[in-house]
Amino acid sequence: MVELKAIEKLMQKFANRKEQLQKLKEEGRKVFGLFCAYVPIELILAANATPVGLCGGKNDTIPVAEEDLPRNLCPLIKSSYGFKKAKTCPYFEASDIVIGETTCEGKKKMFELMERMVPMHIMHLPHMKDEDSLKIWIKEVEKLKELVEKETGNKITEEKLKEAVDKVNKLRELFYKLYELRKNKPVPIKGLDVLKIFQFTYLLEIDDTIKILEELVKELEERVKKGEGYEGKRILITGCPMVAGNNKIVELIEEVRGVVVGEESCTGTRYFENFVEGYSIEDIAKRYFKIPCACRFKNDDRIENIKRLAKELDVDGVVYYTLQYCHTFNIEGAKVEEVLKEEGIPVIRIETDYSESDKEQLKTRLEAFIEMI
Ligand code: BJ8
Repeated sequence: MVELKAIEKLMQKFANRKEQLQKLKEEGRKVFGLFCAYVPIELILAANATPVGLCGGKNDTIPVAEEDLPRNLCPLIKSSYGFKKAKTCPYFEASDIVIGETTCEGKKKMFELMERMVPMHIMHLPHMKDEDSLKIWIKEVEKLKELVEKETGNKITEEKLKEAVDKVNKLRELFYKLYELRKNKPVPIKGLDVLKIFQFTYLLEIDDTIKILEELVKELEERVKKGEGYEGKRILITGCPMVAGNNKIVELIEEVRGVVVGEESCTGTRYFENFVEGYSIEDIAKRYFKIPCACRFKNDDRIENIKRLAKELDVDGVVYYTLQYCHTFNIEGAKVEEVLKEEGIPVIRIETDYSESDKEQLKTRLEAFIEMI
């Protein structure tokens, strides 16, 4: 099947991004480096600044990170830290300030070492989901607003905030459309292409991403009209994010005749689900507070989402993906597996890192799973 033009444009934008960022900085634009889907990008955009994701997905920077960090730590944390230490990530180097958050233990403690290398601001994300915790979170979002105004020297006016909220909601709407289109059989887009879209959404200018997604939706609607697309066992992935550089599992699934039709992940639905329903700081905080990350206590809404997505996307099976030493997602996997089994939805649990050493073994397991379902 011919390459999607929108994906080609996405790759081009990504290839030129380093220069684009450099130019924006020369013009005085501030860059905020982010580690997590919980950081409300609306505030950064409303101050005419640029948010970029900093989570590392490559193995290369892990050895340098292990000079300071323990080996038995999540590869995403080590890879990110290594990028900063080795100064090899253009997004890190462009960041004027890095926003971290109190999600998992590993990230939180790594930030204590990282703040010796770069200015940081840490948001306190409460792990409970009750009303008192929401109040703390609203305060944290207010504090972020003040920090962004101070860093940029730009006031976040009501008008600017409204513009930013509408823009990010527009992006979310396009992702919802993409997911609607993926319900079709054959599915009009490969999982690997969708993964790249999510990965690069964290890195590109939002206006560029919106344009590319608009074109993509049109192209996919055409494919659906013509009945074009990809056949294979329909797979939902759920678990840890797969940030830029980490495509291993999706590539393997699609090599062994599976096709990824959905991702319950921060490179997936956790990034875009739920709109900001109003223009106040509280409205913004409420939307982000709902993100069902395994770092939260009693995260049952995530399990409900997985069940719902499996049905809506009519999947043949679920791949539960955990990065090594990610205890939160790993432990929550037991509950997810139980519920999926009750529902009669086949599930396989995969735990891996960023190395290539387990590729053949994983391929054999995934092949057997896909043949069985
Ligand atoms: S909202 S998923 S982006 S924390 S994989 S570093 S949890 S040990 S990345 Fe995440 Fe925000 Fe949650 Fe999303 Fe820790 Fe697990 Fe590593 Fe993780």
